[in-house]
Amino acid sequence: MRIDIITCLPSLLESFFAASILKRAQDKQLVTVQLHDLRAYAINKHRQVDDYAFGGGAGMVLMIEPIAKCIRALQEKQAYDEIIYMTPDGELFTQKQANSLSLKKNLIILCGHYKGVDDRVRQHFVTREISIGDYVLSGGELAAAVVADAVIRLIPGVLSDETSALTDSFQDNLLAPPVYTRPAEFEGMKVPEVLLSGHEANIEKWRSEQSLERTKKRRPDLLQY
Ligand code: 6GU
Repeated sequence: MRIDIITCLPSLLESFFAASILKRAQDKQLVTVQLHDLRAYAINKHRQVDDYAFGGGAGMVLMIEPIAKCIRALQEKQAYDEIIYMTPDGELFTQKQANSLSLKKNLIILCGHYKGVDDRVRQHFVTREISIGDYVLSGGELAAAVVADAVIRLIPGVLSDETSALTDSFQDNLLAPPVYTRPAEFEGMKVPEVLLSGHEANIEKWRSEQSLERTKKRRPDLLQY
């Protein structure tokens, strides 16, 4: 998979993609993440990428020319399955969307900033608009990092235990069960007996029950469908 991220603030994302699981995924060549500084595609000598909104009002709007130039330069090298625009008025991001995006080959993620992008970008270039929740961030960069992380960890081979993404919370609309590690007893607090029993079937049954219990208590909304 290849993910190209277009942003005015590449430095904000550099360290994120250079660390941990995301670094390992790139080292193993399971994914290529490339950051593109929108300013490099500016069309005037001031390196300008935003301008005042027609009709007035506070806030700057990202201009269409630098974005079009950047997207077209990328499209000359490879075709894209989706051009995603990160925006608080997009579709809410869920595990289901992460699953579907993890099956794609090439993605562009465009980060909005200031008051957003010229709407013609959304009409003519963007194929999917995503929000990560009902709150407003100052830019799409953190949201893009969230989406890329959720997608990349689902690519086969990225997680060391191939099955571990399947047992994540939300993967089956249930929260994950509690987990424990050594010591089996800490200051009188004991690990549930069944987990020490070695009885696989009983352990699976216990985990299913705990998942359902937790979901009922914490996120009953996940069960109503
Ligand atoms: Cl994708 N962008 C911004 N700026 N704010 C957000 C968001 C995205 N998702 C939730 N809030």
